[in-house]
Amino acid sequence: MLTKKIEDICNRQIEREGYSSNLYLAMASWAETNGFGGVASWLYVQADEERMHMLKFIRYVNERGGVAIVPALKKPASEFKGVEELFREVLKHEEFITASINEIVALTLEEKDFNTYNFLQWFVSEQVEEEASVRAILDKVKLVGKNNMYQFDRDIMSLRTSQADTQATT
Ligand code: OFO
Repeated sequence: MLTKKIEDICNRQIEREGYSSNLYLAMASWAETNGFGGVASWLYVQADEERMHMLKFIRYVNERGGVAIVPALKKPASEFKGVEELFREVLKHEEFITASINEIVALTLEEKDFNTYNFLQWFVSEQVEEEASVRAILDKVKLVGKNNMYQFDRDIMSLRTSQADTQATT
């Protein structure tokens, strides 16, 4: 059984994961309508992953005797200055999510809720991977500059395709 504090903070995280999904959807839609098909497909997949993160929390809260609340979501921006700025925002958002997950981990230790602590370990590793992959994309986008955005867009598309291939074979 979850304590009220853990239930509440997990519900806060459900809202944050849902917002992440919407934010990346908005970014994907912007990229798609601005000629960046590769960036759009990377973001659409990311949006799906965030939804899956939200679902993981929903299922967990309910399974542990709490009540998961499906939140209303804040409307994300629909305009972005450019691809580099967009990925800077993605990184900033992921760092915020990492801090948010760490806060829950800290609370589970305070509350001696080792089941939730365990459940969160998947998210702790996931955040390390997500931040690293966004940093790698940002490095790449800085290297190519504005001149070779077409090639960058192709590259990022193949990045997702190869990730999907690896996941499918593991
Ligand atoms: Fe980006 O990992 Fe969930 O939010």
